[in-house]
Amino acid sequence: MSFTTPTPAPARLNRSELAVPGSRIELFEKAARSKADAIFLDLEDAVAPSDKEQARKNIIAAINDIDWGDKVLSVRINGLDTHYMYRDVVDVLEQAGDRLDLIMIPKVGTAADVYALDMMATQIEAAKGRKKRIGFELIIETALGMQNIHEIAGASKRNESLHFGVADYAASTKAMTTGIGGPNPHYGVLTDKDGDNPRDYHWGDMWHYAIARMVVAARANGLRPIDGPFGDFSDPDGYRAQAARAMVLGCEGKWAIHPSQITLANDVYSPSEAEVTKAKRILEAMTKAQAEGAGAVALDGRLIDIASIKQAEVMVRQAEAIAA
Ligand code: 1VU
Ligand code: GLV
Ligand code: MG
Repeated sequence: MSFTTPTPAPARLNRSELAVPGSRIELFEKAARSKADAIFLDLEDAVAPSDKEQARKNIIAAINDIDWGDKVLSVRINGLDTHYMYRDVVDVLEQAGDRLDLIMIPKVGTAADVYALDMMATQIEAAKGRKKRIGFELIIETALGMQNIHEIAGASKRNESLHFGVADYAASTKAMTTGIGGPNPHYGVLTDKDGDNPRDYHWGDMWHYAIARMVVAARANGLRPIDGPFGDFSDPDGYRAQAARAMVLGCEGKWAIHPSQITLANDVYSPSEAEVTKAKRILEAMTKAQAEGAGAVALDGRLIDIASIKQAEVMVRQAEAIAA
């Protein structure tokens, strides 16, 4: 290990994060009763400009009045380039009670964006005597944000998670697609040009680089990497496949933009019983190996060594967090 160890953000279950427009109050109770691990009440892109002020009032009342159970509760504020943002932060932090856990900051472009929000939150918390320190969820969804992601991830002790905002990211990078997440038929390869097999067209994962880069920046700073929206809520298989790809790259969860996506995310991000049993067997085998002075041994015809302990622990810890 390096002598530098990232300090982990507070541990929170974040398999599914339900997006709820702040202008649709009829959805709030349904969201609170859902199986989502986390909820963000949106003031940004799901709310029309004419509804922004009312949505802010709705959200403050909902944070104070609704029983959100043990869900992680967040508010997505407007971007730093809008005149809505300062009032979002001031009103929400001054008027919403300590039930609020996080503020989600969209379209973060530089570490200075996070610094500015940290300064505002720090002043308001001190002035109002807020007891609980608000954490930050940061959406990486612009070319600028992706360029500066490592500095952004380390920009504040309030940072808890990085989220991949695939829709705005596609727009910002001028990707020729109108879909929200998932694969695109134009992103493919033709196989076996000169071989004996019939040529086959394989779709690739056009979001691989962005998600993998986000995972590295998040983990190097002790944050949770979270995959963002999948717009086609009529395609559960597509959602599941996208969620699973992000999960094996290291993400801890995915947004749900429709309630039907919550169980899909919870399912993908919960290790199966067989996976947990296997991880526990690895830990047992390594305990035995180490007692016998061995660093590397065979289990079921495969190599396991000291790195396998850390891998297996990731799986077992996640299962424990879900069971808690
Ligand atoms: O069965 P019921 O009638 O009781 O309930 C409906 C509906 O009210 C409810 N529902 C929700 N409940 C809680 N949270 C939600 N976000 C939510 N969405 C729907 O579920 C039941 C079935 O709903 P539906 O199939 O009739 O869906 P609608 O036509 O009402 O709404 C579909 C959309 C996609 C418009 C809606 O789900 C929604 O507004 N989702 C969130 C959108 C959002 O927050 N977007 C911002 C994040 S994504 C981003 O920034 C980039 C793209
Ligand atoms: C989320 O905000 C996105 O743009 O995908
Ligand atoms: Mg966005």
